[in-house]
Amino acid sequence: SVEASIPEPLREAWLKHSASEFTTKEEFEKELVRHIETTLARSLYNCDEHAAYSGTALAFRDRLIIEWNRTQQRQTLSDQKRVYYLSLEFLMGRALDNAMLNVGQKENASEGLKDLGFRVEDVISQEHDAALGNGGLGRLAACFLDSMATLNYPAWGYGLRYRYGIFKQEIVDGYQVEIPDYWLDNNPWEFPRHEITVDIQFYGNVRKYQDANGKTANSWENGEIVQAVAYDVPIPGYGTKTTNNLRLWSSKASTGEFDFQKFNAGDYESAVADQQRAETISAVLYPNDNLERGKELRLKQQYFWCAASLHDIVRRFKKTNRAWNEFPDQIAIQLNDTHPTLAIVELQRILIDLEGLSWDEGWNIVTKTFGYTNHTVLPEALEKWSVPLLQNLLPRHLQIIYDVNLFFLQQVEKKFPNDRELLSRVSIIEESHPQMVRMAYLAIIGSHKVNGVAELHSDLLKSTLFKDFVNIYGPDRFTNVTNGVTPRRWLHQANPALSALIAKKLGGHDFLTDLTLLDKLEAFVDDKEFRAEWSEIKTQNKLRLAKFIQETTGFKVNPKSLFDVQVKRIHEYKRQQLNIFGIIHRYLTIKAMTPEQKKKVVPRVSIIGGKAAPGYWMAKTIIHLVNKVSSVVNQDPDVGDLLKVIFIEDYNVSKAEIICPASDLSEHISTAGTEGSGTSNMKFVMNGGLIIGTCDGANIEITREIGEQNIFLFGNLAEDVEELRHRHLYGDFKVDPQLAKVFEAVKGGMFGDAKDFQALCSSIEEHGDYYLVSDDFNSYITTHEMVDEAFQKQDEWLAKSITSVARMGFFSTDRVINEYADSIWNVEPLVVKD
Ligand code: F58
Repeated sequence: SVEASIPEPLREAWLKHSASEFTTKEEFEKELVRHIETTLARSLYNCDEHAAYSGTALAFRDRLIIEWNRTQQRQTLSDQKRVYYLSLEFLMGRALDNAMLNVGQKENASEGLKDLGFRVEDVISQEHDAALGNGGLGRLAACFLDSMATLNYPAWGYGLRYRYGIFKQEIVDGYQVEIPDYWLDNNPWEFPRHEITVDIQFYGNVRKYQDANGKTANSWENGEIVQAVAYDVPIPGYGTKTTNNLRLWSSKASTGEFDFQKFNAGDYESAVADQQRAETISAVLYPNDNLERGKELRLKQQYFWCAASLHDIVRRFKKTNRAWNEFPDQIAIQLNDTHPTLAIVELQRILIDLEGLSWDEGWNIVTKTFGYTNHTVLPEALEKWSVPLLQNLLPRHLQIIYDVNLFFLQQVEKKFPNDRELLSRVSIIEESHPQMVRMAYLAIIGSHKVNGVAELHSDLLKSTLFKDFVNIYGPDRFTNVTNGVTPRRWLHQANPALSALIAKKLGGHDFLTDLTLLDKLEAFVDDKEFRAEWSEIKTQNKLRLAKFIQETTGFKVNPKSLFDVQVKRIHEYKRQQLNIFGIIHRYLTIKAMTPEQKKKVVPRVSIIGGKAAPGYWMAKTIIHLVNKVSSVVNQDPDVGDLLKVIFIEDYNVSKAEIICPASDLSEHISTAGTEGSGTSNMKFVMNGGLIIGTCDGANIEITREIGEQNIFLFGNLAEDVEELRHRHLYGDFKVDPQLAKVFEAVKGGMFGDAKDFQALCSSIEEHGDYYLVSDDFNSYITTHEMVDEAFQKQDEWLAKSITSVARMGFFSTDRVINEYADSIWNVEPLVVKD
């Protein structure tokens, strides 16, 4: 039971005045004006759009707080099992529009704002994106939060409150320039909980001692202490009162004796320096996408966040006075990739060093509690930490890791006697110089379930990276949970007109919480009027994007053209280089045409957007080439509207919301076997765009759901990649002849200094073409020709578009979360009533 701070006889006064929620336009206006005049100290004489945004956000925030408090109370009282989702990244985007739609008051707010002189879209667009993530992994975490709340699961997210999110990208002379994203000023969506703090230790040493029962115990001592402070963000579910919590930790210097000693000794400067050093831990999100660099500060971030979260979870558990062995019945913790793997070690440390459980009792609890999701098979993205680094920063944790490894290897030895090779392959410690800790192995050994994020990806994990572990543990520990996206943000919010049309046909918005209902749309595929409405919505969305492009790039694009989009992080494995080489091929082809031939060309706008990691030079070169091609092609009178090339600067969540609904075709063209799942593929199809893609990640399941005739697949298969790479290196390798022509143009200086792009060409021509750009080029070009043909038959194209949307029900994160809940977490929903 929880203790209430207000005794029973006094509660009546509280309940009488307990805050109420606005439900009409007038009530909203009253709240809005009150916030603008009092909270913000503005008036009708100086209320600009930003103040209108702040006022609106505060009005909605009040509503969220009420429901959030109730939810948390209910969840605590009901004492059910909770899920904790540990992720170093939550790529949330904007919150206001989402809050309006999820609490169902957008209409009233919109009308109310109009009465007071504002347009709701302008107000919404004042908000700064919360960009605490790199790409797919971070956005997936945000979609999961939305679905967990919508499905009424008692669930919390735990993350870091970075002062700087992912950098802002500017393009200067065609080059990417990074600008820090300082986003925290006036953020109405977070609540500092200055009273909720955890002291986190680093460095120091381990002392052995005899405990009260005469057993040897370990104590971690003399470290440096940093304080973790909680900041809470309410996560409203759609169409439910459930409002869950996202807790982000911020670092600050401990107010312990250390500093006081320094202050007292008059060492003011060094005390301030300590302060700053502590704050550095949560200062910045590392901007690498699928690359781990092994920096000490990154490891500090990881431990800081894991330890703070675990202590918070354990503190909450201890309040229930349950026996420790009930811990896994009350708590499920999901690790979003290996970044939170230290949480496994930290829980074991808490149980054996601080709570006095035996190793086996502790480890049994730990493994029942954790689940681990892997997002990539790329070797350069697999986390490894050097033993000396861990020894210095977390000496006790390293000991525990060694013990986990020892007991694990003993178990393996028992099952597979005398297989020394196997032991060295599966050891958590890699015998390199320096020795390295393989975090994925530690995560597997410390969890009861390991999952990949799409079928092909999970199969590859089982047959390659984690093969030995499948033999050791049996296949049941490994499973697949194919990714999804939340239809609230990616259909309803991003594409309100399409959502409304679907609702009109299906008799309501129920499909937003049961996406499989979309299948009822298939009945209308041949309905002429419906098709026309569908088509008109796409046109309007394309006009909106065309306007955005003109405002941001100055280029005018014809909205009747085929909009061909590739937006995602820039990476060689995602193959934006294949796309831009394909575009150059198209450009050369058009330039060689007679006027008669040109008449048959389907006009295209090729749109590319995405950030390159600041240290990823090849990715930056790709961006540079795209921008150079853009400036040449877009000014070429020989080409006119037949081809335009647009680079979208600073691609982020809120831009994705404009771009996804406006695509005719989007590109998901990774080298087969390299993309874990991909999730933008799902967003585009859900918005009625067709896709061109390789047999990779979730493209395969999308194809299975929507049908082969509704997707443009091309390229080599994952099973052939290894063989092809081998042949590049040891056989005779010749660049595809059409690609060779593209290289000639680039090397001839058609797009500026050839030297700038030398590396891009030579990685293919001379250095083994690891990503199979040349092998897939012909198939890619031919498939684009099929796209052009198909686009000319607009009626058939529309039928494909509608049919695809109708068959996308599987890709909602609601399905995904229910799968995790049933097969990994074993948690039940808890409905929050008034
Ligand atoms: C992505 N990973 C996968 N990692 O690449 C993508 O296929 C998948 O759909 C998505 O996860 C969701 O499962 C990804 O985005 C990162 O950005 C990490 C950030 C931290 C460093 C290592 C990469």
